[in-house]
Amino acid sequence: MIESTRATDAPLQRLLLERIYSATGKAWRIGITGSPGAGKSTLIESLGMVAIEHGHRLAVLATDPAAATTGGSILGDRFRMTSLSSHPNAFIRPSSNRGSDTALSRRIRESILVCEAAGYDVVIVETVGAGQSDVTIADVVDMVIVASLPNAGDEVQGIKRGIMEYADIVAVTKSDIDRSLALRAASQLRSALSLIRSRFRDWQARTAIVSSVTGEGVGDLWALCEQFFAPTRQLSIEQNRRQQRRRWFEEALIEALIDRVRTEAHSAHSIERIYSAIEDGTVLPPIAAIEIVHSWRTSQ
Ligand SMILES: Nc1nc2c(ncn2[C@@H]2O[C@H](COP(=O)(O)OP(=O)(O)OP(=O)(O)O)[C@@H](O)[C@H]2O)c(=O)[nH]1
Ligand SMILES: [Mg+2]
Repeated sequence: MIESTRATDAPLQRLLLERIYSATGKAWRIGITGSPGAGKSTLIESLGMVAIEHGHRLAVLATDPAAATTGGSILGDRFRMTSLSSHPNAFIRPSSNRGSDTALSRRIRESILVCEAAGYDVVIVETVGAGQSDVTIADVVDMVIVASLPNAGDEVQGIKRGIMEYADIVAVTKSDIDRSLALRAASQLRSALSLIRSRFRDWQARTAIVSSVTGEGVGDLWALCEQFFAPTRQLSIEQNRRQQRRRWFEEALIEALIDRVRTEAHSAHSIERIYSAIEDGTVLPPIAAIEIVHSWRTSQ
């Protein structure tokens, strides 16, 4: 219900969200991003089991933008998260973004809230770091882990600067394959990260070296998560959430305005004329926008 983008589901969605809102906000919201095949899902399986051993209840939300074309690795994800998917303290929700190329499900924030209201105190969001979508992982979680393959040279060059800029932890994955390569990768990443201004005044981006196969480094990675969410950092995290709520509001406002303009009976046909004038280049887009909102106010 909460993931639905059908207009007919909107009223029930709103009711549900309003009812649960006061029971949300208590989870650690963790995002795991990185290039396809970097080892994100497998890492969530091993990191998630550590979290559960520490007494947490874990929800995993994974968006798979490739599902539409490849038939989906969603079954694959269940396969990759076998211990988690059968654990009573874990909830896994893979969702495909059929027909859309966004890296995050459109209702990801709402989904996180529902998981929190259901009593999950750690929510992990997996996304491919495609970065074309307007809502990025850093807009919806408190902490971003970037999973990075150990072929460091390529990764440091290849990873979009954008992703590194909001990495709170970079985890070099698959260290069991070639440990010295992983060590070298981590040290190159550390120097690359030191050149980037970190998102938080009280958190300098860290690196970790992990193998989800042997479990090496996974406990240390969880310890870093605990440091990030330490009580002393609560203010920073809340400050970030305040900004996120503002952005969410502004996005929703734009969406609602566009919806309204499109559905206004009297403008239904004129909006099409405005669109073609804009496409033709005969009307300036920002001026058309301002005029629509203006004409609307005077017609109320
Ligand atoms: N040797 C080794 N292989 C790993 C490790 N982690 C993941 N893999 C393998 O790498 C492949 C990709 O792993 P996934 O966890 O599916 O990677 P992903 O980043 O979630 O991939 P997408 O969701 O498709 O972008 C799988 O075949 C895994 O078995 C690791 O620590 N060591
Ligand atoms: Mg995956």
